[in-house]
Amino acid sequence: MIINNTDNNTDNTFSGFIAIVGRPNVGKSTLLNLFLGSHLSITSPKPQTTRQQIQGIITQDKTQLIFVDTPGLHRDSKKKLNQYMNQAASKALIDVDVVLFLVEVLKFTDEDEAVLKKLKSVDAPVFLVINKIDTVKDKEKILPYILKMQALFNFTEIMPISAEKGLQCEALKNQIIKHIPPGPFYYPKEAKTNRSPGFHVSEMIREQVMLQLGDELPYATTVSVDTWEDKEKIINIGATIWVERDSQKAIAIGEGGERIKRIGTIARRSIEAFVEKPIFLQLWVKTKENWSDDNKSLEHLGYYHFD
Ligand SMILES: Nc1nc2c(ncn2[C@@H]2O[C@H](COP(=O)(O)OP(=O)(O)OP(=O)(O)O)[C@@H](O)[C@H]2O)c(=O)[nH]1
Ligand SMILES: [Mg+2]
Repeated sequence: MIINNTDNNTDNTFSGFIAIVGRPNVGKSTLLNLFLGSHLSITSPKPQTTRQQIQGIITQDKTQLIFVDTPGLHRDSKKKLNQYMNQAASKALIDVDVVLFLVEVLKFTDEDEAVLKKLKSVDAPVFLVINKIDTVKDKEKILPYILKMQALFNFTEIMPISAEKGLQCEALKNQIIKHIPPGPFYYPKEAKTNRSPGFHVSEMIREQVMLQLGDELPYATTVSVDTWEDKEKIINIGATIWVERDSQKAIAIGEGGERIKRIGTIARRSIEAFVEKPIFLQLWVKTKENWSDDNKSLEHLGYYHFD
């Protein structure tokens, strides 16, 4: 039997993976969202917001671009969760077609340097993407920074952008497309992400946790979606916010349940926009001691190991 495996090639399709890497807080998820035109990956002003790889898929005519958002590569990797995050980011560099190395304009920290070191052994073309240029009033300051960065590595492209304002992002996308090889689509044309709706819902709740729970507590917190009941006019969703100690539980709930209510109200709005249906969201706060440093708990809470 002859297996016709060339259908897509006769269609002249192109497809490829683009890894977005960098230290925490440089704007990786903001860039993914800009490309996708939706708030697919959660963002916050706090570092280490993203914890897992998230693919955002765009299919335009005969080209499929799969952007891979990654956790920020960071030094503090004592806990199992942090090790997991760094591993998830590093794995995204294998078998990709383009790497976008994001930095924040005028900055180059030890963590940026550690990321660059990793990139030196990557086969794919590496673009240096200098983000947040909207924060520099005197644009002449950017040129010496570019020259300094250029001396560090043989970048395929150097692109100053603002992911938040959308500056130069279309130009960046056009440069990326030039490096996408011929090949069949990996996902159906309509696909937007590799993640389940439940995953995105848990992330939208965690986004509010990141934004509303002080500086330390978000790092001791994760979210699981436990029930999902799709009715004719409404979806009933039950989710748990997990903390590591009972004292943290009280803070997350707030006086008279005020804080958890606020988290739920704002998260519900983003979830409704995402599922395009009214939802009823029930939230619980529970303690699972030391979950972020325990492999079994991590796996149970959706942080699957790679090996
Ligand atoms: N002014 C400005 N702020 C930006 C820009 N891009 C992102 N930000 C902000 O920078 C912060 C971090 O953005 P994220 O997209 O969450 O950063 P990240 O690299 O995904 O961070 P981690 O997931 O923690 O690794 C947020 O407050 C964004 O609004 C930009 O182009 N200009
Ligand atoms: Mg992120």
